[in-house]
Amino acid sequence: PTVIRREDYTAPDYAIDSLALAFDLEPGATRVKSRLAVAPAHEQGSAADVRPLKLDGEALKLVSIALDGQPLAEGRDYRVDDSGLTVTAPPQGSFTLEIETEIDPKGNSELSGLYLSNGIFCTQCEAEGFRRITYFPDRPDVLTRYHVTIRGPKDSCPVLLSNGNLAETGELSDGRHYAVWDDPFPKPSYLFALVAGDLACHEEGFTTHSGREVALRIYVEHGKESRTGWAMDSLKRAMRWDETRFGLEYDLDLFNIVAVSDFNMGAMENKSLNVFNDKYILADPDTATDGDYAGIESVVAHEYFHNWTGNRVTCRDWFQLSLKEGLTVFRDQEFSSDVRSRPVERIQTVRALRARQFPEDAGPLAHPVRPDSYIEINNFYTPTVYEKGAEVIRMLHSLLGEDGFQKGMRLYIERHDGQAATCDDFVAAMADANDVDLEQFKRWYSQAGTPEVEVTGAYDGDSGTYEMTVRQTCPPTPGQPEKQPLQIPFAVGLLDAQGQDIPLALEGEDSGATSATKVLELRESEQRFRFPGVPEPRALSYNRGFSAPVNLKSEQSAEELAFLMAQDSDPFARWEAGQRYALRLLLQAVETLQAGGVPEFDTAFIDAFREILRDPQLDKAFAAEALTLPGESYIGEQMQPLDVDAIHRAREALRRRLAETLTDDLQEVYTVNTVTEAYSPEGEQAAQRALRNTALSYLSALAPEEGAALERLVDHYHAADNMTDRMAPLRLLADIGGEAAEATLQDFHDRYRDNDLVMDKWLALQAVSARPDTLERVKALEEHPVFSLSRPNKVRALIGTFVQANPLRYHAADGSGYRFHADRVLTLDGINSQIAARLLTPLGRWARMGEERQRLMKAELERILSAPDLSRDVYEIASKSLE
Ligand code: BAL
Ligand code: ZN
Repeated sequence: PTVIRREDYTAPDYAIDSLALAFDLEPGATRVKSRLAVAPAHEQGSAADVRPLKLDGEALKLVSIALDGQPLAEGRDYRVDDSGLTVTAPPQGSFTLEIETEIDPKGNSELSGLYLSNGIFCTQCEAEGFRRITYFPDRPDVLTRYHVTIRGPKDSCPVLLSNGNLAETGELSDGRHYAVWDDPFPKPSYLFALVAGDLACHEEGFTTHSGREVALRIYVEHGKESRTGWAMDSLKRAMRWDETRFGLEYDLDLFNIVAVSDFNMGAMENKSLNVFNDKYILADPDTATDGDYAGIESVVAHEYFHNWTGNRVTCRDWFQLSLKEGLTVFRDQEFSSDVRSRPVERIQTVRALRARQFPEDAGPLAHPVRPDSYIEINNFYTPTVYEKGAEVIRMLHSLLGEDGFQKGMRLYIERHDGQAATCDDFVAAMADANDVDLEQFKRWYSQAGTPEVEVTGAYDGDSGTYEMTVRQTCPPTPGQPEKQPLQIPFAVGLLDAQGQDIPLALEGEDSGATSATKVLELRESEQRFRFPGVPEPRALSYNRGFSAPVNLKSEQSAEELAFLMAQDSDPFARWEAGQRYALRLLLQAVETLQAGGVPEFDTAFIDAFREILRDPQLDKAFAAEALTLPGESYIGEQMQPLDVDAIHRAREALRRRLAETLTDDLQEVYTVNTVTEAYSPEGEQAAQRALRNTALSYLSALAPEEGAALERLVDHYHAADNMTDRMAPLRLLADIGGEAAEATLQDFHDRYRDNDLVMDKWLALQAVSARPDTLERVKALEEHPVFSLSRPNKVRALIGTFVQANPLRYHAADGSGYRFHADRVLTLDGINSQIAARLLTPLGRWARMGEERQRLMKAELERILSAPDLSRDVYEIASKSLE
């Protein structure tokens, strides 16, 4: 397969000034007529300067093609191959091209281009799905005005939607009708959307800051409309927030959202017609957890925010994907932080970053935030491009401050509105608006790998000076053996014996510039920072707020960590101290278990947990986070070779030790945090549920298979009036197994058998179970009527959860998990190659395992690679995984 390289970018030869599209919808044979107004995008002094016109196309049946009204002849005027159509010798100057193609939405199991989701016609064009609809220069730097006519049957497709404004509707013969949509904003083809089907609509209105009345419509399958209220509410809050915080207002009179049940991604930001996976729209207390509500709020906001960061200013090429994704993730994170608890949001973001992005950066698929090459761009919708990309934007925000950052945003939009831009353009706008040099900062875009930062400190009592030495390194990643130092905003604080922050100013700084947290600017491999005039600190608090996405290498004593856990004024750093302390104990316990011993745990750690349980002042959502131990995968990231059994046993041992020692406190927390008011998905009561369910989880570690603990779980489940409180005990029961667990799982199944999204939860919680027979169970569940390999949500819930979230059972010593994994990837590749490739990534982490498992994993990768007709998607991941 061809490797596409960033350095090979060339501007398009032709502009497409307008595109008229007409669809005649038929499930198995949809006709698409297109009329392109083509203009050369470079100087044509003479006919010799005229270049061939290359149009992308895939899985299309060409019906006809004409240029300025004259039919073209294959061979003489154009040629077609698997990747597109080339008009070999177009005329000089502008011309019109008319093309008719036929496509098969019903047979489109890739769910890219135009396909059917449960009988609804819908599209997914990012990144390169438009070429599966018609021949077109399917690249983000070709911006075109779209005029779209949709014709379809009235009975099965009463709703006909596309981007922009509805210009016309009317009746046709044979029970068909049509709608015409006109989008005034030129856009790249990846933002095109069409939806047609029998859909219910929830409509409300929004008045923008400057008085524009916007109709907001959420379309869903019939019967689901009662579950759209939260998404609508989230959309309005997101629209208001973008006006208030970023000064960005909506630009059309209509904003449509459609939710469908089969979708490769979470959602898609098509101009004024966002298409969503049901999962990120539908919620009510009985079927969605507090976490689901938060996810909906953030994804609805994310897609809406793309209207400016992605649509009005788009990407020049796909290497620049993080230009819109990193920035928009940063914006949705800021939205969530402004409307929810900022520290808790930050903790959850970092937990997710460490669970997904850090492992990617440490493995064979590591790539820069702005990749240099790809075989299949769909493989680059990664945690690095998204989440690390957002961290890069957050560091710019830290360096420039809110005012400076917003100045940069205004300049960026002023310069590039209506254009396809690059990551360099974005950084240039930030630099120019603030008159700062960000050349070194740009290395964050080009250099892969998670940097490591080591801090050592020394206090000189005579001069009252604290000196900090900070070193940064970055491990090699594929294709990048050597790394250069980065510009890193590194937030630090010093605490005195009472836990108070010591006001800090750097040597040479005005003493009026003291602050409790100092953001150090790292630029070199090693730097020293001196803080004069300070008393001797009791503890050093660093990377406060997780100011940079780095690994800390520094050793701090258990005592210092316990102190920070109890005292740090920075909530993130306080949580982090607890995680680091727990991690240390867990890794020691793993060694003890490996040596055949019985692990012991510091009383200081248990005492710190008790303090958290007993602290009435503490935000309960924060307390729930602080009481949650690092996950098994994250513990595993710190080990070489990875011993999944010992990690599981060590973590369980610590949970049990905490539960045994703190039983009374846990019982008390469990009892007093019972919510009695009517359900709301956020605020104090969601925090109470989080804390109470954390306590429940510990209490279930007390001889779980015995009466009292088991009974509590079952009672909790049956007493619940919301999904959060049903899922929490069920998840624990699925680990314990036995009669009570089976009966409760059956009850859940019977209660929700008709609800697709809830059945995904039912599948997932069985796939993540620590029980030894989990793989057998997963295979049995594949036979359940709710499961289908052609439905991405089902694949993710059952197989994805097993291979990604259940290290204990996935890494079974006999290789059965790997074999199952490779088998499913191969079958799935013939159905939906994007989903197959995404599912494959855990096999690539073989280097972390012991010798025998390495051999087994590599053998499965080789088996995949030797299969015939492999997609580009799977080929790229499998081959890179073996390098
Ligand atoms: N652009 C793909 C979906 C998203 O990131 O919003
Ligand atoms: Zn996005």
